[in-house]
Amino acid sequence: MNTRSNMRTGGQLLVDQLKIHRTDTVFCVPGESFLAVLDALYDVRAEMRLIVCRQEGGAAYMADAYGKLTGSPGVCFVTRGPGASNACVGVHTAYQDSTPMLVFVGQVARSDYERQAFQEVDLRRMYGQLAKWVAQIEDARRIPEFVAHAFALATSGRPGPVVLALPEDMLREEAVAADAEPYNIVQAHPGASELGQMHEMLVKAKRPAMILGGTTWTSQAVADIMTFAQDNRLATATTFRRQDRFDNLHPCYAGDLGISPNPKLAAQIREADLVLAIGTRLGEAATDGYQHLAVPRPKQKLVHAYMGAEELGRVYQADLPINSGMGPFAAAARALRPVDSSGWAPATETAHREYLDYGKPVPNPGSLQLAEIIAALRAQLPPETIVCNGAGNYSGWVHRFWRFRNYGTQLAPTSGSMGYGVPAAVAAAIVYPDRPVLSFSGDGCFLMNGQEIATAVQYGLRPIFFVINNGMYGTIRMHQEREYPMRVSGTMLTNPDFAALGRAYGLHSETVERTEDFESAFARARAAGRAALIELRLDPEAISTRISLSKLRELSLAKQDSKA
Ligand SMILES: Cc1ncc(C[n+]2csc(CCOP(=O)(O)OP(=O)(O)O)c2C)c(N)n1
Ligand SMILES: [Mg+2]
Repeated sequence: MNTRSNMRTGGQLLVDQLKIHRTDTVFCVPGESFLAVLDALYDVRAEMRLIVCRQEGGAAYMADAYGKLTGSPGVCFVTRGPGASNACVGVHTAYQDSTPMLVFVGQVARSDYERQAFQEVDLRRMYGQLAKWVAQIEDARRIPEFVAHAFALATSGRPGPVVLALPEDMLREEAVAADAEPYNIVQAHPGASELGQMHEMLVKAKRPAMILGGTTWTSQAVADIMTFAQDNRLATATTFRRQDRFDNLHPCYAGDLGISPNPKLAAQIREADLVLAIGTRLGEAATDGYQHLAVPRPKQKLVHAYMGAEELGRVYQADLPINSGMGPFAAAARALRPVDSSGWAPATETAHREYLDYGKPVPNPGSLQLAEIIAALRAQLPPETIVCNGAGNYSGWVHRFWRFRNYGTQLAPTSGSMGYGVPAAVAAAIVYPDRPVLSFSGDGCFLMNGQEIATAVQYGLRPIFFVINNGMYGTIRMHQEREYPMRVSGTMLTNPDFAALGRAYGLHSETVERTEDFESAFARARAAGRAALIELRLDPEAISTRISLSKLRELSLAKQDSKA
């Protein structure tokens, strides 16, 4: 592998390990603390893309999106204190979202530890609760060992972020070290007796339902679990922002258990006598605040298959916990003999019909109909289109009215972290330059990491960025009107002219205020041959897909009156 003399700098050793572990893309905001790495990256620029970003939050989100898309760790480099602080949002997202990720952080020189040297921070303490593992490499000779461990840990069991701190002088140090071998992903397999028990429970069930979520999925694993669902005519839901784990037009698909799910789907899960929870942690969003299933013992029989043993039993005591990665689990489930599903097959058909009904466009106040716009997009774009968003009520329209057909087409933070939609779309356009990439942000969300549209321009990428502008932090306003009606506090926004902003960055940009103007604006954006931004002006009355702001207020006031 190493064609140089035996001596390599820490920076060269590190980059050589990235190559060995098949890293093809590195996201960064530079810092003087890791110049030796940047220099080593110069030598491999033909085989490893270095994407320079505008803020470490953007770089870390891109690394998360890369990890979600590829199943390999997204790699980002940031500098000590300030860079590490900015990157936290992406690390927290990767942790909650179980995304494989590697964050390398430049660190002060070893001779200066604990002096509160320039930008010094103890990264082990700082990232302690945000990452699967945080370590500092003190000796350049041990770089191959640490990096191999980091790749293995980030991808194995329940995937997540790993942070490695790199003292500046260690990176410049020359050392002789043997390279590692490419890392292996370690995932558990389900046992034969567990599969037998699951089969038996399915035979005895009257109203089973399956819930899919989490990571370690692949296109093959999704195809396998769809066959298992089909063979047993299992009504299958996905969890919050994991809607691409099942073809949404498959007759077994029952919808997603996101925040405020279809009430009919929620009822279906609550009334099931057997729940197969596959790959999901059964977190707060998936369970509607731990309501669909009672803690710790649900009234439904529960099979819980999960890739990390430490999550099995954390909240729920399943009747049958199974520690398995999704690839081996789905393949084994597919191989099971189908059971007699005639008793529940009609209910599965009804569940899919209810899902389709729920996805039919519903009107919202104002001249711009967001549901119709999403439906128009889904009608004209191919199934491999990648859809990205951050957090905010605008995302409710995307989740409800888009149809995810293929695995790997949804990039959105299950952690509910704002500002994800723009950097995620940049990463998606890098990984898949030939696929359409749509990025949805609210006006609040967009200005958290909107600066990364500059990165899209810098690398000639062509996502289409939608900014859904309702002049407020709508989600919080909704909660505010529910709890404290008529007392608007801290939730209004005065916005820039987003289209002018987009033009200043070099994007094709437009503002759309009426539904009938959308199609032509979108056609122009697609034809522009460069990144595009479309501001969609949404009436602030359109607070969610289900209720208007005034109606919500009215109900809250009536509730207050009835309490008084
Ligand atoms: C990083 C971060 N900060 C704050 C929040 C709390 N929060 C959740 S949604 C939201 C408002 C989002 O506003 P916008 O993007 O305009 O979308 P809207 O709800 O108006 O559609 C806020 C502030 C969060 N989830 N993440
Ligand atoms: Mg808003």
